[in-house]
Amino acid sequence: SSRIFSGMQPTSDSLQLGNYLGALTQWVALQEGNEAIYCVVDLHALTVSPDPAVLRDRTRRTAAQYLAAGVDPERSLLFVQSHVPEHAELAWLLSCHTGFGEAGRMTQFKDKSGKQGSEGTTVGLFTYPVLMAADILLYDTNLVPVGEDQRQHLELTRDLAQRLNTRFGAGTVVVPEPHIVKSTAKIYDLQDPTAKMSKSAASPNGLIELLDDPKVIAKRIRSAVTDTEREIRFDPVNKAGISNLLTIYSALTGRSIPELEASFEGRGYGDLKVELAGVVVDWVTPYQERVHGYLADPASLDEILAAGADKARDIAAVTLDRLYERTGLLARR
Ligand code: AQP
Repeated sequence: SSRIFSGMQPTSDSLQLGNYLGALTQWVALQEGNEAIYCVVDLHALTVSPDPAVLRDRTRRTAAQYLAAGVDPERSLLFVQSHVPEHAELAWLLSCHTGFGEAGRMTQFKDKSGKQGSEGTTVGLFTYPVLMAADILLYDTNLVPVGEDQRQHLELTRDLAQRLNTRFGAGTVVVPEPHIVKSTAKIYDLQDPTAKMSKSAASPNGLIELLDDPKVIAKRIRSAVTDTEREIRFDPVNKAGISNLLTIYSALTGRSIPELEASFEGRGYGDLKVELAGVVVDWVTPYQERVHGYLADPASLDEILAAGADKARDIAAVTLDRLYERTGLLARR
């Protein structure tokens, strides 16, 4: 049995299909036979200066979507990051072991700060990966299920873990491994199939938001950018758009890519899009019903999150005490 940890930011009303296929499906699968801990990382969301009421609402919405996707609070811990103060405390400790240049090399920081300019960029955005390392190391995590875009942050987490173990002795922290499933590690934008699908996409038409009107979802799939050939074939280099649609189709139905290629032989792109739109709508409709069910009862949702936070704190406090002791902080009496 391994310890699993992962989280998502409450930065949007709805998760997008990439979040679900790249991460959330793995979270659900890994609950079986492991000790899984899943978090709504609201402290991370503060890096983009959200409106307070909107952030609070999105935090519940994100938790409801974990549950609707199949995260089971009987088996896994589900909580909100800010309810466990040890995350922020460990982040400070780790930030004192992270090189300024090392943090500056994170491509997500370079992308996001580039868009906002240096005056619009906060120190929080810069230290974001350090807080993420704290999230992971706090629970002696073995495996972190994430999409491809988080690989570099996971490498930084591993470097920090190894550094602490070298400096303060073996066993100071557990060195985690990323769990990135190749087939769905990167779902692409429907309008720009070379860019990852993202909550903060350039054009909303490239994005599938799971809580959007199913009619809008279907339309976006039907208008996905493809290529000027006719053949439905998985070829990510030359046919990025078609390959992305096949990836999504395969992931949602469990049918293999070769099986799909065979079933679409001699048929047009329009057929693929219409059929896939049907698949997504059939899947997303009951998902939306489950989400709205959880949101209709915020007291029960908050109860689940409070129980998760209590258990998470028990684990986090032990790790933080160990790290404070090893790094030379005077024990509290
Ligand atoms: N397109 C994607 N394909 C596969 N996995 C993806 N993930 C995100 N986009 C894709 C994975 O989903 C989790 C979300 O983590 P996050 O909330 O920290 O957000 P993010 O990585 O920044 O992704 P978003 O949804 O696209 O948000 P923004 O707009 O902020 O960039 C992670 O496991 C991520 O790998």
